[in-house]
Amino acid sequence: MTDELTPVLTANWADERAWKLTNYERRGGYQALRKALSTTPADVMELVKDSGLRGRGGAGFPTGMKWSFVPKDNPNPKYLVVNADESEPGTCKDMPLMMASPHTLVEGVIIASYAIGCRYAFIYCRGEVLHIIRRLQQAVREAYSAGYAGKNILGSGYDVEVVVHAGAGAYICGEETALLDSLEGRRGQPRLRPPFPAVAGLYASPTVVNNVETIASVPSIIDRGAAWFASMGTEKSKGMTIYSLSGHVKRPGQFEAPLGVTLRQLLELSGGMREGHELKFWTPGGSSTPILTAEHLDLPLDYEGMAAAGTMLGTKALQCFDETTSVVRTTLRWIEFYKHESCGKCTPCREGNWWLVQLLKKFEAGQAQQGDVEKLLDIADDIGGRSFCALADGAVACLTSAIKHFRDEFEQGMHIPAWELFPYERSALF
Ligand code: L3W
Repeated sequence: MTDELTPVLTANWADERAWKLTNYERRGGYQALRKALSTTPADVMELVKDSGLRGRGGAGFPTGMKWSFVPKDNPNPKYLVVNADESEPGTCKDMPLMMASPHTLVEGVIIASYAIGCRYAFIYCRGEVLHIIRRLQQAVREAYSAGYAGKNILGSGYDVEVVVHAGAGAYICGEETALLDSLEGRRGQPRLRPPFPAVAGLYASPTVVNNVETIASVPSIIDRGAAWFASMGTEKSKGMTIYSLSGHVKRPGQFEAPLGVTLRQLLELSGGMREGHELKFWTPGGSSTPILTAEHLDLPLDYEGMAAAGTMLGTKALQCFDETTSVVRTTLRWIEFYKHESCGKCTPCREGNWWLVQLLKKFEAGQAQQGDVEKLLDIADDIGGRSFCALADGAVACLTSAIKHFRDEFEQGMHIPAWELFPYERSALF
C-alpha cells in the first residue's frame, strides 16, 4: 500500500538476503528485543494490549488479552507455540514471511516468551515446506550464536530455548489443540475447549498459541510503540496486515496494507481482474469463510466489516473468481478438500463432508434432482456447529454462502461437466 506507514512486515522482502542475521541487524533487527528486555514482562504485555494487535491466524482474538490469560500462579512450565502450519486454501502469507525474514519471527518469539514468562518456545511448521524449515532452523542457530536466544539473553538473565518442529502436513494440525496433540507426538486431533490452551495446553501446561504473522508483528510494536500501531487500521481492527490475493487477478501475491482497506483498493494494486473479465465471487479469508460477491467490493476488510457482511476476515486470503468460474464446481473442490482433511474424530464432519461430496458431484454432472439443494443445506446444518473444531464450520460456510448468493446456479443448469465446456481439454483435466 502506498500509505507511508506500511509496508512493515514485507519491507525487506525484495532484498534477496534479508533472511541473514547481519542484514536483519543492519536494518535495526533485535533492537526491539533489547528494548523489551530493559523493561518488565508486564510492560511488554501492556504495550501489546494497548496496540490493539489481534490474532492474524483467522479468529482475530486480542493478542495481549490471550497472553494475560496465562496463570501466574500455575507451577507448571509455560510454553509459547507459533502456529506456522499455514494451510488454509488460498492463504500464503506466513510462508513468504518466514522465507524472506525469519528473524522477524524469531525476534517476536523471544519477546513474546519474555512477556508471558516462558522458557520453551516452539515453531510448529508444516512438514512439506522443507525449505522454510531449514531457513527457520538457520535463523534460530544464528540467534543462539549472537546471544539472542538460549541462556542469559543479552546479559539479562532471561533464558529461552527455541525449537523448530516439523509437522507431517495435515490441515487439521493448524487447529490449535490438534497442533498441540501433534507436538506431543500423538495423532493431531482437536481437543474439547475449554480448557483453552492458555490455561491447559502443551503437556497440560499454560500455552500461548499464536499465528506467525501475529508474533512477527510484535517487534515493530515494541520498536515504534503502541500508538504507532494503533494509528493504522480501523477503530477495533488495528495495525497493518498481509493480504494474499489469488485467482483471476492480473498480479497475484501478498499485499501489506492497514486493516480496513477494501478489495477494490487491493485489486488496483494487483492490476485488477484479468483482461475482459469481471469479479464474480471471492473469499475474504480462505475457503473457510463465507464467500462474497462483486456487491461487497467496497466493504472494509477488517474483523467488524466482514462480520457485518455475514462472513469473517479469517486469514485474509482473497481468492478472486471471475464470471467463467462455476460456483458449483468450486464449492465441490473445496468440500473435497475438507472431506480429505477431516481428522475423522467427529461423526458429523467425517461423514457429512463425504455425503456433501457425493451430492455435489451430482450437481457438477448435471444429475441433481428436485430437492437436492435442500438436501445440501440439510446436511450442512447437521455438520456446522456439531463438531469439536472449526473445520466443520468452515467446510459448510463456503457451501451455504454459495447457495445463498448463487442458488440459481445450483438449481439450474450451470453445473455442466467440464468436458462439455472444453471438449478438447478432457485429457488434461482427468
Ligand atoms: C482463553 C478464552 N483463550 C478464545 C483463544 C483460543 C484461540 C483464539 C481464537 O479458529 C479461526 C476459525 C477458522 N480463554 C478464549 C481463548 N481463546 N476464547 O482465542 O479462538 P477461536 O475459537 O475464536 O478460533 P480458532 O479455534 O483459533 C481460527 C479460521 O480461523 N480460519 C482458519 C485458518 C486456518 C489456518 C491454517 O492455515 N492453518 O490458519 C480461516 O478463516 O475457520 O474460525 O487461540 O484459544 N475464553
